[in-house]
Amino acid sequence: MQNEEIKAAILRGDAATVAQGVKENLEAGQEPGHILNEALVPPMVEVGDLYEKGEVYVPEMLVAAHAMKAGMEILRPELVKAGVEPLGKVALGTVQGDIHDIGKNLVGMMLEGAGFEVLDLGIDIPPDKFVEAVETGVDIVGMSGLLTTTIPAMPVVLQSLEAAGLRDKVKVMVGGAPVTEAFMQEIGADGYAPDAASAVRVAKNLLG
Ligand code: B1M
Repeated sequence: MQNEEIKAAILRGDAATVAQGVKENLEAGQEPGHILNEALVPPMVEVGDLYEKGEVYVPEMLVAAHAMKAGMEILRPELVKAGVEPLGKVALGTVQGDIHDIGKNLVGMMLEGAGFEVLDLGIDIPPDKFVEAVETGVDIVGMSGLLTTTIPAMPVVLQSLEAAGLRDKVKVMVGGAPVTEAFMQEIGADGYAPDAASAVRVAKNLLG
């Protein structure tokens, strides 16, 4: 299938066509990294840009991300076999006491769409779980929080990383509706993104 067809299918949220296209192109001998970079990543970049310009909204981004994910599921094992290096590894979780995960999942899907490996820790994640994830060797810890009562868990995670001697081994990115750039600076995190599209840009910047 032409990459253009796969791109268009992602943009309209047609997961079945995306999966079929990826399968066909792998069978036709295309490199997994080529399929990722030519067919799956560009439409996600496009959706991210349109979202930042206010031309599409969260539902459109979710629909595209789900379709991209259908392609990623087929491609991921082939990327691993082919030894294609991800841009970086991100451990992503919703902080302790908080079960909101729609935004976190969207951030994860956009990061994955951009070529990051995402370790989704889940919801209600206590500080020691973030620390354990860093011990496994991740480049970025991403914390999401939707409640004014739970975002104080973010500096606790930073303190736990400090106590474990891991703070300088990892970049820490925060986000979620009540989180602001000022809050990020106040708690000493490294990056803040107001939405999933800019989270990709921030993550790339954090890794230089
Ligand atoms: Co809740 N809830 N909720 N809720 N909920 C809010 C957040 C609230 C603002 C509603 C309100 O009162 N107006 C309010 C918080 C008030 C406050 O703290 N100031 C609230 C409350 C109070 C509660 C409960 C306490 C209600 C109760 O039980 N009395 C309870 C708490 C449960 C808990 O967590 N312990 C609760 C429960 C729930 C549901 C379970 C019913 C459900 C969650 C389902 C789920 O997530 N699976 C829910 C929902 C859906 C919402 C609203 C309606 C929508 C949240 C959402 O998904 N937004 C929300 C009201 C609202 O926002 N209008 C509300 C869409 C999502 C795409 O956006 O999550 O902001 P968002 O993510 C964005 C950015 O923030 C950013 O990128 C994302 C994509 O663009 N981002 C990051 C997020 N994480 C990031 C991480 C990054 C970078 C960017 O880097 C790592």
